[in-house]
Amino acid sequence: MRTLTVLLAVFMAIPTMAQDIPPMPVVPTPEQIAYQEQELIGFIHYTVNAFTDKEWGDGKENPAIFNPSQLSTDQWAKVARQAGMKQLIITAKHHDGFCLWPSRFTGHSVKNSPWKNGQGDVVGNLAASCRKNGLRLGIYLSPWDQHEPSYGSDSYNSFYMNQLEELLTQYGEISEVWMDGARGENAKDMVYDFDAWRQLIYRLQPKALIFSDAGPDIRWIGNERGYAGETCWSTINSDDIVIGKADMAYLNTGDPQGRRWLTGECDVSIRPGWFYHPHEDSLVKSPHQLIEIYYNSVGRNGVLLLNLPPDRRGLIHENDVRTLKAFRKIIDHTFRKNLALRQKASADHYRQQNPRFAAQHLTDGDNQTYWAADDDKRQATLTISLHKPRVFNRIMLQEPIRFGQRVSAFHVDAEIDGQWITIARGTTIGYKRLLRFDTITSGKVRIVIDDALGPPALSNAGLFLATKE
Ligand code: FUL
Repeated sequence: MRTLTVLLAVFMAIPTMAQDIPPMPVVPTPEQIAYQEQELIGFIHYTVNAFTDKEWGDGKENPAIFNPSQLSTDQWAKVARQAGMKQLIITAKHHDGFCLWPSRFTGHSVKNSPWKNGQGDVVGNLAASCRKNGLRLGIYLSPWDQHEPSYGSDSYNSFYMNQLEELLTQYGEISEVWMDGARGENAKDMVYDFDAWRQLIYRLQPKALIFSDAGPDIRWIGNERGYAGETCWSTINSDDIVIGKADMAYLNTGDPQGRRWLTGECDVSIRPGWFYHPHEDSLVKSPHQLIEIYYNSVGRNGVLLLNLPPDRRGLIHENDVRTLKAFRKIIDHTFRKNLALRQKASADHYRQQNPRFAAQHLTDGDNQTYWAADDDKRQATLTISLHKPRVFNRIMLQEPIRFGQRVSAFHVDAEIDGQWITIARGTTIGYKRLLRFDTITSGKVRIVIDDALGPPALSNAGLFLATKE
């Protein structure tokens, strides 16, 4: 009898349980969403360059120069985790061709270095350290290889695939494969067989995401400063993008008409160079500079990929660790308390008058629930009423991107001394948009969506006070 009652109740509830909103034509995969939710990830640039003081080697380096005295991937992973990173990507092979793992396909690797008497494996060590620290692992395998004699001929494609196969089968789950389009001007002509490479990656690591100028999963954001465009669509037309020759401004903003979803990844180094140079010990970015980058990457619908180059000891230098800690402290301090959480939210309308799409979902602290506009609307006004006036200077907005990206213009007003004043303006929102404005005291904020590609929807809004930047 009880079961029957429960069944009946469930059955009767079905007609009132609305469907989700119809998705836009282009949406991310669950893996792309999980990737974007990481927000901050780390890059590890390490090779013979750390010992030659160069940014690009030439492939003629003697493996004997690779001899870190205290290499500790545990230290790298711990530093990354404490900074709030969720993944590390290592240059398993940079343009010089030196391999940080003992590849069977070349002698140009750790196996011919004095480090651990040629018995070491940096990639293997890092994989273990990442597992211990709850980090995902990605690999950078430079297509351009100045050491490998077959580079320039078709057989290099098989060589590259052999190396990929080693990396994708020996180290557990690999979350990202980074394909750098860079090539020196003197590089031999070479046609990369990207299709075959891509198929191999997906076969061996079906959940891995591939990064390049043209994706197919993650795209370069078009600069090495870590800045996404102020307008940043995750959609883009990648079919015509030639890796290494892409229009950087296009990569930076994406394309509202784009036929593919390629999450933007914003790479930047904590130092001027990608590799460690002793003379840059005093040039490590300040916490303030990192905060700027954070707002312009994570705060603009991007993922921040911050490079931490280990030094000649094989450790992330003390100066880098110090600045990272200070950076994290500021971010945690700013976003610790969301003043909008569980405050009243209302909207001029919501989809089909169905509570499932009501504005209250903006402030319920659950990023899975969302407010949505009626299907024929492209504009809306949402109001957050705080139970008492508060002091704040940051707003965070999020779209439920599993249904695509929609908002193309919005502004935010606050009621100050009885008057509505515009405090921020923007174009795209995407997974996350953070906007900064001068500190105000207000009890009412309204988010006005001025235009959108489809009926707008928002999953989250937050108000914060930053005091320590
Ligand atoms: C570039 C490379 O040439 C740099 O050395 C570095 O690896 C950077 C992340 O990508 O294209």
